Amino acid sequence: MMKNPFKRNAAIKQVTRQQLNRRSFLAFTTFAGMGALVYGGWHWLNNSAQEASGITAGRNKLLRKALDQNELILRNAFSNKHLVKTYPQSMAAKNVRVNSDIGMKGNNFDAATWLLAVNKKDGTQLKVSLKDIMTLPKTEITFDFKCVEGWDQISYWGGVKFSDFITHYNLQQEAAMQYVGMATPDGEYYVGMDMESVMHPQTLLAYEVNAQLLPMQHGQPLRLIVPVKYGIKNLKRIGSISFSNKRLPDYWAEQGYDYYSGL
Ligand SMILES: Nc1nc2c(c(=O)[nH]1)N[C@H]1C(S)=C(S)[C@@H](COP(=O)(O)O)O[C@H]1N2
Ligand SMILES: [Mo]
Repeated sequence: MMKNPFKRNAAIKQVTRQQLNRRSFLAFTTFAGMGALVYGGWHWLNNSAQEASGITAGRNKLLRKALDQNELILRNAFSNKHLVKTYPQSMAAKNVRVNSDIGMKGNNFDAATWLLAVNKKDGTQLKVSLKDIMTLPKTEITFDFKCVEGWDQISYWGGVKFSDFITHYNLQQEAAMQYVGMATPDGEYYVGMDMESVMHPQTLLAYEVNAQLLPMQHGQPLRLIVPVKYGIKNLKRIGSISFSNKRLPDYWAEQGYDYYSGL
């Protein structure tokens, strides 16, 4: 007997087509529904209040809330006992990469007359010379310096632990505040950071790279080395240090980068 191979298939096809029609209808409505939700959610997010501009880049309040929540989680997990990985000095780059030089471009800077200005809680200003800083115990670190632009390099730095500087100059009241700000002498580049990161035992006010005084392009006479943060926070050529219980201004946060920028 000859079988008609198409008969059965035709029946199957029929059922399948019916099912498919039903399925695609369901799929279509589900997708359309989801799309409407996504669109509605996006519209709602986009039209929600903007955060007050100033410290950060005028992000919308809800998105900023999520970013701030991330920062809180990171800050809660932060510990002075968590040290950044260090390397043997022999692994440090001999030619240390130079990245950018905002706040270091004017020619009216004189390293010889430079003084570090520390704005104290009582409104007075402490002025410290490099010579004074160099009398404090020296700390060295070789670690992997990371820039948000995607490069990293093992480099070797020397200077004074920020926490030793605080102790030596009796700045405990200042260190009890929540935020630290640092700026170049011309005020063109500035960073704001949480106190814990600046008081971290690996954070240095550095005056040396590869055991030599800092060259101009690396922030002579004094720069910040804060290994728990991305490069953007490692301010070169510090002119002033301030303290506050509110976030202090940050150059890249104003452009939309993460204020915390922790590693
Ligand atoms: N004054 C000043 N400090 C700065 C910058 C800058 O442009 N100006 N750039 C930051 C960035 S983005 C990085 S990655 C590091 C680079 O440091 P380096 O040039 O010593 O490698 O410096 C940081 N400190
Ligand atoms: Mo960077």
